[in-house]
Amino acid sequence: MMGVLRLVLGDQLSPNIAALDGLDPAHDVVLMAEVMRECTYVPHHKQKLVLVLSAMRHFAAELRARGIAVDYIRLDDPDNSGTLTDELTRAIARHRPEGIICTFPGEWRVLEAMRGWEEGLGLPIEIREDSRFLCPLPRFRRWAQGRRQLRMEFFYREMRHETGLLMDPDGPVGGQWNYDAENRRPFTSGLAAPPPRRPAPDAITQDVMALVESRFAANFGTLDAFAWPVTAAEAEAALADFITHRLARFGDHQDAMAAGQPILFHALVSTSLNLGLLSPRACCEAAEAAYRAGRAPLNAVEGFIRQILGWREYVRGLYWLKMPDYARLNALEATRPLPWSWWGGETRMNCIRQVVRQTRDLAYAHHIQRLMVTGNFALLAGLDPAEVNEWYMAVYADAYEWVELPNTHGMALHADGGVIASKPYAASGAYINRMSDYCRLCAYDVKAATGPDACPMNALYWDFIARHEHRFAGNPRMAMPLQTLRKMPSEKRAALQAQAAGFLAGPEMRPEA
Ligand code: FAD
Ligand code: DLZ
Ligand code: SF4
Repeated sequence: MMGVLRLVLGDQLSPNIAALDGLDPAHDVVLMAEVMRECTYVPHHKQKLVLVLSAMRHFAAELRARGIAVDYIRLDDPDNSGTLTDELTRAIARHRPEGIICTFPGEWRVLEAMRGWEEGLGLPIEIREDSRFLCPLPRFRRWAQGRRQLRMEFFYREMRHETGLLMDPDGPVGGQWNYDAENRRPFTSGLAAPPPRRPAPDAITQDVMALVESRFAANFGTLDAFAWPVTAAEAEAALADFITHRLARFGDHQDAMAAGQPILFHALVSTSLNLGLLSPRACCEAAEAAYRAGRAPLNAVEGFIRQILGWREYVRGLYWLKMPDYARLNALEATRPLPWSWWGGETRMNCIRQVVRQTRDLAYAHHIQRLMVTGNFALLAGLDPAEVNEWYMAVYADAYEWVELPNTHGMALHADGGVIASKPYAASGAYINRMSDYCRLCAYDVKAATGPDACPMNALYWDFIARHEHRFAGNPRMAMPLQTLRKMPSEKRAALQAQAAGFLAGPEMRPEA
């Protein structure tokens, strides 16, 4: 008889993961399983599949090198049962453990399965808190309790106090908590970022690439540019590259978008953070050290730390506070299917084309591209939140429901009716024109709202405001657009609504074939 079976999931690849705490190398076995169910519950981008499976294989090799027994089930193992539950059943028969220890997962559906294991498998199951996050879930619940509004900014300030990150003895470094107002510089021609140094696929990754190309040939995305870190060492090198070459300008240009420059000054650390190859604290500390050494300005460093210590922890807390009902909310009653352009179909909208193309090639888009191009379009056009969520889950290499859902459902689509954002992030073409060079090269005219070549975002924006006029009437943050709409001559309003209706019924909105 052996000791305990310790389950490590594909996004729990940290040496200090809770399930490995107190591991007895003489008796315990770690179980890791590549299973079809996890590879198909959404049609993942090919790069995401390669990333997760390759990182799992590397992590298993690292554990074995430390003398830990790893029972590793490969996707092409002929006896592979296809699900985590069935792989556990098979592993129990092989090892006859006294119990199973696992770590709290990143998705509600996996937690539901875990909760059934004790009864189904007839063994004690211990589900340990995922200690890799800076805010434990009970702590978040305490923060949320009794609050009418759950605003990220207030949560973030408490996290700064508690972690001591970017704090002086008398308060926040620089005297201000948040430098967001200095992080919205528009696109300027000539803006160019140094290309990131990214790791080349090694032999293990190349093996997985061949597996994915053969088993998931029809999935969205290409593998040619695969360059994601698959080990902690590669992730740390990628973080160091960001801190040295891009962090200093991250703040100023955080919201800018440029054709042909998909990454600009962003960090490219979400895939590594979400897999567990990097720790959130290490990312924040590296940025703070750059500030203290005079190598990066405060607006950049505070902006970066806010994304990780603030937004990332906040959306996770909200996800677990609000699930499972959260995923079913559809406050704006949006029902339109996804247009085929989101899967690579033809579109005249350059902003959508640019973002979808880079998503296909890199499995990456930065925050403003996700929020203000595809997200904004989905909001204005009234795309079905369930379909939009599935798309974001499928196409980005960093997508796990705990982080994807609050961002898409809440922040981008306002489907939660305002839990995350006090007003919808709705914008016309003018915003995209200010923040990017997309409009300069677009077949549509960003300055026009009606007519055959008018930018669709413009009429869609006014149509959206008009559609939800009554819902937004009580929201002071929507007062400006509502006032403009109400002052609008009725013929103009009718023309904008007819323009929007024409676009929504036209070829650009052809649903996925
Ligand atoms: P940077 O811009 O360099 O930021 C640094 C880090 O901050 C990121 O790596 C990330 O860990 C964290 N961060 C920044 N913004 C957020 C945020 N809003 N929520 C949580 N963490 C944040 N992020 C994911 O990790 N997975 C997702 O599935 C995901 N889906 C999103 C869907 C939508 C509609 C939107 C608007 C945002 C989504 N985000 C998601 C948040 C954000 O877009 C990505 O974290 C970021 O683009 C990753 O690139 P980066 O590492 O270069 O980030
Ligand atoms: C995303 C993913 C994929 C593609 N494959 C696997 C897998 O084969 N085995 C595994 O343990 N985990 C995988 N994962 C990650 C899980 O989907 C993830 O752990 C859950 O969604 C919870 O976040
Ligand atoms: Fe997008 Fe409109 Fe600009 Fe074209 S003109 S890139 S459709 S915002």
